[in-house]
Order: sequence, then C-alpha cells, then structure tokens
Amino acid sequence: MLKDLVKSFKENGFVTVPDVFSSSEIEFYREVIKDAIRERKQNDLRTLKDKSEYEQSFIQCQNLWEDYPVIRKLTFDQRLGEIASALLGVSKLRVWHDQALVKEAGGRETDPHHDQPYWPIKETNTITAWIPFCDVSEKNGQMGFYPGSHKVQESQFINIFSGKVDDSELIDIPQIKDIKVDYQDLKLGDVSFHHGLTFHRAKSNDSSEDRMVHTVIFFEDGSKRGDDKFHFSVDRPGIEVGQVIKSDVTPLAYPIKNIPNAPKDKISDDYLGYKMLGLLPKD
Ligand SMILES: O=C(O)CCC(=O)C(=O)O
Repeated sequence: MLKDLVKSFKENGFVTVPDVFSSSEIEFYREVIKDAIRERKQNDLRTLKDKSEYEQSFIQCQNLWEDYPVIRKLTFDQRLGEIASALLGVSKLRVWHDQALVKEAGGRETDPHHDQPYWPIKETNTITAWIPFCDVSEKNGQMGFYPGSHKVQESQFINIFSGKVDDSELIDIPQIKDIKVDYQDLKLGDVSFHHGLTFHRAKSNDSSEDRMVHTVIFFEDGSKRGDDKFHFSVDRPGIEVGQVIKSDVTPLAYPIKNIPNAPKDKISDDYLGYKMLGLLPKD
C-alpha cells in the first residue's frame, strides 16, 4: 500500500493516508491541543470579525512541540515520519516546525498558495502532514490540492498574510492554470500529506464547530539555508545562507529512537508580540 501512496504522491504532490491513527489517539490529542491553544491564545480576546483576513482563515500556534511535551509525541510520532520519508524518497527528516491551525466556525477560506516560498530552504524535499481532529468535508474547511502542481520546480510567492488573494494574481501561474482542485474528505485518524511545492487551498468553515488540525512540516536532513528571508527556524539558531540547517530548533524527526528535548535557548523577547499572540512559545 505504501508503494501505491508513493506513486500517487509522485504524480499528484499530495496523498490522503487513511487510519494513520486510531480515533481514540486523535480524541486524546484533540483535548491536549485544545488546552494548549487556549493557553497560548489567552491574551488574544478578539472575535473572528475583529481579526485580519489572514487570521479569519485560521488561528495559528507554532512550535507546540517545544512547550507541550505530550504534543511532542505526536509531532515526532514515527508513523508520520515513516510515511513522510517514503513519500519524499529520502532516508532522514528534520522538523521545520509544527503548528495547530484552527479554522473557526464561520472562518473564511484559506487562499490558494504553496508553502516552499515561505521557507528559506534551498532544496525542495519538504512535506507537510495535516492531521485533523474532526471529520473534514466540504462544509468545514476541507483542504483541496492542485494535482501535479509540485512538478514545476519554480516556486511562486503568494502572500496570503496580507489579505484575500486576488484571482488575478493566480491567473498566470503555470502550476495551477487549468488544474481542477481535488478536495479531500478526511475522517478521524486520516492524515493528508502535501509536498512543499504543491498548491493548495481550503474551503470556508460553514459549520458551527471549529475545524482544528495539527500539522508537521518536515524537510530532508542535510538541506541548506537557501536565502536570507527571515524565518524563526533558521534565524533563531543563527544559520547562515548556504549552511546546512541543523540545530535543536529543527531536530531530527525520523528515524529516531528518542524524542528530542526542547531547544536549549528560549525565544528572545524581540518576538514578544508573537509570543503574546500565542504564535510562539512564551517561556
Ligand atoms: O488548514 C488550512 O486551512 C491550511 C493549511 C495549509 O495551508 C498548510 O498546512 O500548508
């Protein structure tokens, strides 16, 4: 079965893997992550309508593996790493970062984009595992992928931070021009994986419940910093352009015998704003 998944991933740039986890494991992690988000977001009292368009697509809490040891078990679960490494066809993976993404009830769509341009990683052996804590369908923030869009090796920065992406921005992008989006139904325990170059989007959440997911971004061990665009995962440990990305901020994720410890150095208070908003760990 893994062979078929690899074939499909190579062709399409994404795959949904059924039953990676049992429902009871997911139900357990759902409660742990809910508590973590509540704690991280305690200073953010805004309602959905007061948030930026980007934040109306999802609430984001990154690097949860650092400050929540139980979540660390999920992020570094070897089942995820094994599938991700087989799909990418590489033997060792590091974690770039993990994050919970909550598309609140009534939250708007996630605009089309691909992820690689957000990350200053030279090589493109990158992949995201997207783990939902509820069944996901067209009513509640379902992810949709542009099949084959990872094959054009050129990346295109689509700035989803600055508000709704205008359709005219997408019109000339060869990766997605004329490609029909493939929306994926997921049930509890399923995980979807998408390549860092695969274009994707998500529908609005028209249900009355928040759509909560945990995602883990992996990259091939030995990859180098590609440019000087700021990113916590490389700027925090001081990795320069051209250097191999190797530090306790992005530890080995697969294959490992022991789950890594949190990074030695805490995030500096230069990023207090991000910490107060719950995006990053505080202590
Ligand atoms: O969960 C979403 O709505 C978007 C997720 C996404 O863009 C990603 O994981 O790369």
